[in-house]
Amino acid sequence: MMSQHNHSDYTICWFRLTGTELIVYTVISFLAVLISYDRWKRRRFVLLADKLNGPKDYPIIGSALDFIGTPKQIYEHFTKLRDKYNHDLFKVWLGSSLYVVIRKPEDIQIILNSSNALKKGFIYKFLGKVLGKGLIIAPETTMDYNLDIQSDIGSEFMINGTKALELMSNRALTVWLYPDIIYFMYCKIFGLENAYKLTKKLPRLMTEKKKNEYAHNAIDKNTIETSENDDKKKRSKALVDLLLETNKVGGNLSNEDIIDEVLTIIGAGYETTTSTVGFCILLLAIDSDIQERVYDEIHSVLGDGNETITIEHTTKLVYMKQVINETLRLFPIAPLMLRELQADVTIISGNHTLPKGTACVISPMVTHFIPELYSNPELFNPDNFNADNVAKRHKYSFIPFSGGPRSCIGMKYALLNITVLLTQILRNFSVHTDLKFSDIKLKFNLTIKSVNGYPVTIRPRNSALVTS
Ligand SMILES: *[C@@H]1O[C@H](CO)[C@@H](O)[C@H](O)[C@H]1NC(C)=O
Ligand SMILES: *[C@@H]1O[C@H](CO)[C@@H](O)[C@H](O)[C@H]1NC(C)=O
Ligand SMILES: *[C@@H]1O[C@H](CO)[C@@H](O)[C@H](O)[C@H]1NC(C)=O
Ligand SMILES: *[C@@H]1O[C@H](CO)[C@@H](O)[C@H](O)[C@H]1NC(C)=O
Ligand SMILES: *[C@@H]1O[C@H](CO)[C@@H](O)[C@H](O)[C@H]1NC(C)=O
Ligand SMILES: *[C@@H]1O[C@H](CO)[C@@H](O)[C@H](O)[C@H]1NC(C)=O
Ligand SMILES: *[C@@H]1O[C@H](CO)[C@@H](O)[C@H](O)[C@H]1NC(C)=O
Ligand SMILES: *[C@@H]1O[C@H](CO)[C@@H](O)[C@H](O)[C@H]1NC(C)=O
Ligand SMILES: CC(=O)N[C@H]1CO[C@H](CO)[C@@H](O)[C@@H]1O
Repeated sequence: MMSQHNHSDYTICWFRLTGTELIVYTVISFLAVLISYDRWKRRRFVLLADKLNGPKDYPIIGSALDFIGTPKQIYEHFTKLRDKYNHDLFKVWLGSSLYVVIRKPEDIQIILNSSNALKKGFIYKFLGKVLGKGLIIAPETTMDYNLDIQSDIGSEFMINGTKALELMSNRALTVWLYPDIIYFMYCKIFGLENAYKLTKKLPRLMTEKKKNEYAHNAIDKNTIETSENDDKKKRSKALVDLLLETNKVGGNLSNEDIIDEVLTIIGAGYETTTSTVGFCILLLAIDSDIQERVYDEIHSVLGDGNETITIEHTTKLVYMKQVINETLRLFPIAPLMLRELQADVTIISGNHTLPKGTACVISPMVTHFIPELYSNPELFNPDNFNADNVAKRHKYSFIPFSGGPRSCIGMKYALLNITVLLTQILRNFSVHTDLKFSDIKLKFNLTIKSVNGYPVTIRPRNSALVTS
């Protein structure tokens, strides 16, 4: 590699190269070849992807640099993209993964109803690695494990599980954490392994318990005795029946199925309820007219007395349900859903063909704010959900719980729970705040959260002295 540096020629070989430069050039050429080869190998994929709009992307990292930041910044960047491409779907390259944000209800219906779009995005890939393949595979497992969230192991799991999910969603947005080796080092350095370790514990216990039961009780799973009291048993049974019925997984739960149940339980039973009630109370505190209308309805359904609320009452709380749905429209707790395509899928918008391997991003944060579907989408207006307006819209215009064959199975339970909770609060108390609607700032932290919390004052109502 000797060279004369007096010569001015075009090839780099004529310059004097230091060791470092040599390494740098070699690495750069190698990467260039690799990238070209990668693009060539995936030329059809890239060609189809190039037809879609999207923010500028760079080799290797794609647009990932845009998604570095705090949850609040990521949220703001996402809404900026949403507004920029308001009238079309758009793509985002994160590394070599193609994400396409699907916006219109017609397209969403195609994706959510497609048997070629499974709910197995990157998150499951990462989680599978974390949990370890052999660990929780149990072909004979059914979900009648008594998952009691109040129990120690249950709450430990909830806390750690939520943490682990948060870590994973951060990883998904952080390209340099993609390689496993780097990620494991990162976890070690920041002491994050514990969250994962404890998350493993419950599925493992679940599996072991199940295996034992099967060893002892030959076949009939309905005769399995548990030491819990009857009440608890009934409650878990109901949830489990719902899971099985909806999922039709029967005796064949895979890793991902179990994880999915767990995500659903965390998502539907816990996060959704608390966050939605929080947002709803806040919105009602801001708009006292709507609050009074809700109160009047409760009053007319339940009366003055101390009558206990029943399912029948909840069906009569029509306006309250509109308020809850409007809250979920503005603050969908799960901001993103992912579907990975197992085959090319053609959607209606632009007659685009999305190539196999695309991760479709379906976001209520995008769809719920389309002005053609909801006039003045940035305002709190429960009338968006009166019967007339609901009938006018496409079914997939409102997707806080996803939709299609694999929609969130906790939906009914969550909505009922929210209705009961709100009724019990608003029946006896009025809520107030100094905040304005425009003061609510959100952050993107696995679920949508309010940056400033829910600053509300609660005052007891004296039903004898109600002045509306
Ligand atoms: C979903 O797809 C099936 C066929 O795969 C079709 O029969 C059904 O009508 C579709 N449903 C909706 C709501 O699009
Ligand atoms: C369980 O899944 C395996 C492979 O996915 C399949 O071969 C088997 O038939 C399934 N069993 C049942 C009971 O569905
Ligand atoms: C709520 O108000 C009703 C009367 O409207 C009263 O009977 C009931 O005890 C109150 N409940 C609570 C928890 O204060
Ligand atoms: C409701 O209040 C009445 C007396 O006002 C009392 O007899 C009854 O037990 C109460 N019911 C409940 C469910 O608290
Ligand atoms: C609210 O949303 C749920 C879930 O999509 C739906 O089943 C229900 O009919 C909606 N209620 C109203 C009043 O729009
Ligand atoms: C959509 O594209 C396919 C080919 O990819 C073509 O056969 C079809 O006619 C197009 N449909 C419309 C409505 O443009
Ligand atoms: C609602 O969900 C919360 C948290 O999961 C639970 O503690 C509460 O008992 C539920 N309420 C109803 C009425 O189901
Ligand atoms: C995300 O939310 C959790 C609470 O659920 C909180 O502990 C954590 O600090 C939040 N992370 C960031 C980066 O705000
Ligand atoms: C990271 C994290 O949240 N770890 C928690 C897991 O659960 C145990 C027991 O409840 C807690 O002590 C850890 O802090």
